[in-house]
Amino acid sequence: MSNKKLAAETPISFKGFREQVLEDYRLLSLSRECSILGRREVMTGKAKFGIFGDGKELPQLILSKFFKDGDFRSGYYRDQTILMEQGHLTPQHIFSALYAHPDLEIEPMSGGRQMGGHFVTESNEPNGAWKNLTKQKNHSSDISPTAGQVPRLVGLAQASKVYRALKIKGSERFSNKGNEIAWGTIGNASTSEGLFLEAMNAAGVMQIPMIMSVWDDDYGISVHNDEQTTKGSISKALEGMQRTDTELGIEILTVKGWDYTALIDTYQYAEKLARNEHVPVLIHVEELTQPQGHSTSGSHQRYKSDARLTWEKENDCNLKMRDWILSNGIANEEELVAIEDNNKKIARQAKVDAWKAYQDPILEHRTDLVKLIEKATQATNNDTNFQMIRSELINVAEPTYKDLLHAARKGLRILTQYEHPVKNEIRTWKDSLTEQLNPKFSSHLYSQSDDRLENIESVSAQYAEKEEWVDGRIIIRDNFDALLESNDKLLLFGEDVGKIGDVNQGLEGMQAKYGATRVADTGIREATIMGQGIGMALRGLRPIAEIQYLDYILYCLPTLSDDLASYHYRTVGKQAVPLIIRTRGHRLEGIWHSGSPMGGIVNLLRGINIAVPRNMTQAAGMYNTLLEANEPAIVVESLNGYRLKERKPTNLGQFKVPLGKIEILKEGTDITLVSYGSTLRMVEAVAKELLYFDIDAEVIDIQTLLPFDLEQGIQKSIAKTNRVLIIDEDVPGGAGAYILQQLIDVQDVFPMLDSKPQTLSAKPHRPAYGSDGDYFSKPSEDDIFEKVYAIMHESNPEASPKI
Ligand SMILES: Cc1ncc(C[n+]2csc(CCOP(=O)(O)OP(=O)(O)O)c2C)c(N)n1
Repeated sequence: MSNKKLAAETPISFKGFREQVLEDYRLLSLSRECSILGRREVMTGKAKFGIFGDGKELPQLILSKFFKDGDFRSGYYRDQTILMEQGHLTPQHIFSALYAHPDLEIEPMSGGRQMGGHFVTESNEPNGAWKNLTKQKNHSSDISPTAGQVPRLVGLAQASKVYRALKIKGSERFSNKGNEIAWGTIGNASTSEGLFLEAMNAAGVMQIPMIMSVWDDDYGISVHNDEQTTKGSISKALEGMQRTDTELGIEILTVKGWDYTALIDTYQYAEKLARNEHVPVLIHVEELTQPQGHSTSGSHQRYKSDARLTWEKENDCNLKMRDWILSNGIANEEELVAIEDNNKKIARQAKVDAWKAYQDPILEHRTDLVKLIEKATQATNNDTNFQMIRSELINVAEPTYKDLLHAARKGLRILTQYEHPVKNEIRTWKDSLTEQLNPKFSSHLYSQSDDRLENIESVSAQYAEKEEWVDGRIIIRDNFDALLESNDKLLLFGEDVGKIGDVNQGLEGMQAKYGATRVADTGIREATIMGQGIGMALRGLRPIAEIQYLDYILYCLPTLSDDLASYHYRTVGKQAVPLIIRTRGHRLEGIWHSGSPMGGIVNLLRGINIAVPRNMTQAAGMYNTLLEANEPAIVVESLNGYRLKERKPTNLGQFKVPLGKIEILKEGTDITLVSYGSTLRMVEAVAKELLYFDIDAEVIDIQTLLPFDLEQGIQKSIAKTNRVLIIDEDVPGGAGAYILQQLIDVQDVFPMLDSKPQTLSAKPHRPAYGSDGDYFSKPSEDDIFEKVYAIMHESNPEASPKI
């Protein structure tokens, strides 16, 4: 560990030393007061859960001093003092988040969607246009899973490297020549997660400007460092990554979290190194405390010894700062008490204001509802049910919208026994409030801005008169070539993507043509590959990150599900992450090269568009569409399609396949066969064979599982055929069940059916290797034929006699 001679060269330019120190202390003390009062709000039952930044205020304040406009943070739920120092977070915001205020104006971090302590800043105008990120201090959106923030940090830092290396049109809104730092924060215990270790290794390899601060308070809830980390210390455990005079690596620094001047020196040194030289830095901030324990869900007296608790009291960073001020004669006791007393008042007032802002609209709605319930009481000759509803409503001390709507809906159930105009009045009241509130809780899963996917106009593929048939991979490759040429923000990266141009050579020659920054190899580390994509997309680039095989997507599922898929929803659209994930899957050979876990993907990744193109032309057209929109997506190319011949379009890079639109591959009248991806080729072959048996099947390519058939084309087909079979190579109850749910619940096809709707899927185990393994594991042409035939036999045994 180096702990080189730290800074001290240029003393930090404080306006007036004393004023600055007191201003710093004022903020530490205010942040602490909010934590103390916040915890009390949970204990008294006004808020559900509280997690605060107490015990970490001082290092956060110092970090924030070196955080410049254009920089980004990817941190976690302790970072309130950083946000307060930068003016992003007021005491009232803290309390509004505790109460889960559903109004984004009042609770700007997530409009009550996230627990308190999860922060974000705004990157977009409401219409989706980028703000100038170099003119503000940026915070990517925090998540609760420990270390979930770290993969994204790698991408945020990598963006600076890209902006320094390349001249990109319009980059002034995102970067000043790559001088931005990505600031990471994490708790000591969370460094045990694989995501953290994977990301630190990636940062050391990539040499990117990220500064990772570890707030070390010795515990992860109740589990001590000795059980968390080799040698009980993350800086010691990572010593092998320390850079040397001859080898690149990570600069590893340690500092006591209560030491004001040492913290300044350390962060000043780290900032210079990262900003100027793009060296990644780990700052292990030790000897921090948790004055109120981990969170409101339990007290730390249960697992900390008396000696430890006493040590924490004596080494509290705020207290140490206070002692330092007094012992250096910077201020006297009275002055500090005055600051503290004033902060208590500020915090108390903020709490009162936040509660009032939260409760007032609910109370107003309650007044209206109580009037309606009283009217209903009269209308029903004092039905005792209404008397009870009224008394429950007016007696609840701190009503929620749930209390109100529950009362109204209960009342409506009782009114089914009566005929009176008040029924309509209550229904209208309930519908109007529900309509007003629904978007507060359920909007923005996908983009709602001007450049959302559904606004992108489709463009047909065009073909030369003289037909040119090529391998599918040539279409993919030449399409990427056209995209790389026309879009200087586009970057492609992943395992074996650079030098050899991906394992199926869909990027053959592209690195040589466009350079190793734009077409890049990565280490084998799927989660940080996704993190690179998320972080760079947040900084205005257009990454296409590759997962080599669909089966390996499981290694990055936490990052995709927790972070990417929920991103737009949890920020209520304040930040968009238009990351495109390229992968290949389905039918090839064996347990880890032919999987189709589409049901899992579709269910865990709501918030990401999921495209399953049947061939490389469709895939190329989907990439072309996605690059014009601001939404994340996964494109699953069909593994056995790269060497199949396709007719080459002339307008590569320009034709656009719409997402959410089905395609009818063969018209028919007897039964609708719904499928996607590689399986479609078999379905098409079977449909041809069925014609010999006088069965005329309609074949539909879904094309995208999310969004799903927006124009309800499948319903139109079923209205004609009155029968449907869904063919899918996922496990039983996987994607097939999802498709059936869409048809029954959303497209309402049940009344149109003359036969039971059915699914044909693979076996529940992973597919066995080899041709026979495939034949016995996945639906074969024979299986498809027999299943269709059985449905037709059941409906008309004479026309289709038993096989
Ligand atoms: C993936 C995951 N596992 C478990 C948890 C539950 N959990 C929340 S915080 C925490 C301890 C974290 O300790 P540390 O990283 O030291 O941070 P601190 O809270 O002490 O600042 C745990 C186990 C979680 N949020 N995410």
